[in-house]
Amino acid sequence: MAVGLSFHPSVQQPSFEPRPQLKLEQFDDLVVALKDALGPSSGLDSSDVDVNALTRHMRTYDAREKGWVPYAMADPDLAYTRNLVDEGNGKSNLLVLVWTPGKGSPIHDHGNAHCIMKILHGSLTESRYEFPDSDKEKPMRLTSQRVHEANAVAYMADELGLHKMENTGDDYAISLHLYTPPNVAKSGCHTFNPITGERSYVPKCGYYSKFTQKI
Ligand code: 2CO
Ligand code: FE2
Repeated sequence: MAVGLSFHPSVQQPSFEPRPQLKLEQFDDLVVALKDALGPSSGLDSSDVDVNALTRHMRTYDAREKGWVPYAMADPDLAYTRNLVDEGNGKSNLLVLVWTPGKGSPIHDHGNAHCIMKILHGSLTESRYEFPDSDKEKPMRLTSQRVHEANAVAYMADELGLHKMENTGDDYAISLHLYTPPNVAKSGCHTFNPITGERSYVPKCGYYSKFTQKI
């Protein structure tokens, strides 16, 4: 009879053991980890999404690895391009956004979805606003403004208000955005006039490229 160490298959790790953090050295590792954290394609309810796990994965990946470059398509004629990386088993949209220097987004909402953002290159200025009172025309109220530098991770959702993002630098800025559920991709979003607070429905927040192929 052979003598040696063996482990009985029914011996399980104690449940209080922390799960080892994945290394996520390559961009593709991050894409897979986010997809795995979102689980199989059942139940598209944002309440069952573990935002902390998704955020941890985003923080772990070091953007200097540059595996995201094939997705990062710039277009100086647009404020920014939206490039689809992954659809996370139908539970999310993972996008690389490429921001033209000196340009930015309008003030917008996020279709009642979680938005986790990581800066891959350069920096972006985020300005947050209160949801306007739909009865009265008046300038929208700025609640905060901050600059996100390379590798920073930020969270946004409609409960935190509205925002706009701007690239105030001289070079393209590039960011990674995970939206879950993919409400904006399915049903669009709203933009807001900063002077009046007037809301406009944008039925399609389109893609510039899908899976590295320009549309
Ligand atoms: N939400 C915007 C978009 O998907 C980008 S600003 O960061 O959330 O176009
Ligand atoms: Fe946004």
